[in-house]
Amino acid sequence: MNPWLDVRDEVADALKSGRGVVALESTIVVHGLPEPTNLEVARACEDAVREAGAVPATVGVVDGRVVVGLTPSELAHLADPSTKAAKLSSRDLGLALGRGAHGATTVAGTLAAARAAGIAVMATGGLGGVHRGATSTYDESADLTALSKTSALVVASGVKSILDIGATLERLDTLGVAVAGYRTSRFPGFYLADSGFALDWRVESAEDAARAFVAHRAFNASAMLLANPIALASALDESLHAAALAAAFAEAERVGASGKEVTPVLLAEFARFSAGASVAANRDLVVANAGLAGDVAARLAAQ
Ligand code: PSU
Ligand code: MN
Repeated sequence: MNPWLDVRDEVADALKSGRGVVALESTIVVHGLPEPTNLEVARACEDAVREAGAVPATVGVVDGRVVVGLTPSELAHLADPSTKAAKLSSRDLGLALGRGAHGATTVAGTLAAARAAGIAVMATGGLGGVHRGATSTYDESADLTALSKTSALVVASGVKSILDIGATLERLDTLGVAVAGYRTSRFPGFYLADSGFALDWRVESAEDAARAFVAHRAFNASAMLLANPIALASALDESLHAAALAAAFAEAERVGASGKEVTPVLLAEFARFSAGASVAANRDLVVANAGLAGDVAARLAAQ
């Protein structure tokens, strides 16, 4: 037993009885999306996992404990700006625990909690990765190293389009992270269905993905990324995307964003510049990813 971990009853029962479980991160809710959409999205993601026949387990840190299966009121408390919840990567957990800290977990932080709880599937919107200009800033998300050393199937719409996508794909290769497109041979571009990069592998169904993951983990300690493109009807217009990207970089430079604030600042400026269109796109893609993850988790449990 891990004394810092609270796996809530519904999740623990599901794991014990071999049902599918999907870990969901909380940074997207607390630091990635504006109010009140953030809590609506969190609820919609949990509903999508359930509709697919699996049990959702939203992860966060409450009162210095890692909770796997946050209640709606706990999540609302974390999302309340007055709580000042920290953004916690895996390396932050040890220091945050036992001090009554409140925090949201990133993909890296959520994967660490999921592994401790025995959950093999997680969903998010877009992974973190190599930032543009990383050759001088060294800014590369800890999500990548977490994926390299965690046996999990992660459903995401690729990596966030604010990143250097080509460099991130090279790093995923180096780190031994398997990448498969879900019904596509193109790497998704988060708010856009196609990032402009091709993929070597694709799968046609959740069943296919579950089977490939079982074989992957027999030979690798790393994760498999199931890259699920945003639905075309929800994708951002390409020229709006390009303009918003430029505005977001200008804003990040103006405020001198660094470290863990870089991504939230870029996403917030994207939302402001696109008059909320990026928020609607982010909502649609993450809910779809949660549903697909639920489907894969249910099939994995059945195998
Ligand atoms: N996906 C989204 N929105 C987000 C994130 C993912 O659609 O805000 C979060 C995840 O928690 C991811 C984090 O781990 O962004 C990456 O942050 P950074 O670039 O600082 O590593
Ligand atoms: Mn960073």
